Amino acid sequence: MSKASPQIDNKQIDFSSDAYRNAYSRINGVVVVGEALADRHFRLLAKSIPEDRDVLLRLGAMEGRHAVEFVGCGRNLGIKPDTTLAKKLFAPLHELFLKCDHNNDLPGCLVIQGLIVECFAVAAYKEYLPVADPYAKPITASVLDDEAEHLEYAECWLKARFQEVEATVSCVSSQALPITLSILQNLANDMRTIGMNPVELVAIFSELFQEALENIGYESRLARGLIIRAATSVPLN
Ligand code: PL3
Ligand code: FE2
Ligand code: FE2
Repeated sequence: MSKASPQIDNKQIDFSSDAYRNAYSRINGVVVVGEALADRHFRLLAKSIPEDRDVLLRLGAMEGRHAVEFVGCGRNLGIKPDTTLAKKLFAPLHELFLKCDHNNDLPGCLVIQGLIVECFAVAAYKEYLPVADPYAKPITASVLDDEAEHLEYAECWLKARFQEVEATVSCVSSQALPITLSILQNLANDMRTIGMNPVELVAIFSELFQEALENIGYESRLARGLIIRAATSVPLN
């Protein structure tokens, strides 16, 4: 499926058209809001996991820098991030994180931010990279390396406690995955407008999330089942 989809050459993209600029402003809003929330989430995690405080504060600071760098990508195109839709789209995921944080549910927090949001970020930036404008391309490539490190932190923490956390990972994933897929669904048209393929993005996301679950100790079949149940609850138009 992925091989058959036409490869969009970014030389064909008119970065200055109104259609591109409008779509980019909304997508850039989602990225900037997502990065700013990631910064907050890592700072909250730094309080809850004092033994990893310094590393978590460092990961949070990276997220803050990502937000600033992506605002810069918009500014370079003469665009301001439209955060109205973005805040609405991220609210349920953020509330779920705050609920887990409030209940001292550390595995829940790490599943939402460390596995799901980070897999989402890696998949989105991988899919965006080939169609990014020349200013955004190197920034996106370097952000991608950082997101892989964030994902790895959560995987290591959850893997070390797999027996105790498995039930929570399944439960929180089944709540957070449909929210994430619905963010994607809301962005599908704008993504197409800037040259991205949302179906390909979902495929990359599912592969990454499956791999993350297996890395922490899930059997392949169970991981697959969890993802398929969530994916079939949100149709991608
Ligand atoms: C975690 O570090 C941050 C989470 C942010 C999630 C962003 C999702 C973005 C969806 C579409 C992105 C396309 C990339 C465009 C870059 C301006
Ligand atoms: Fe980030
Ligand atoms: Fe991240």
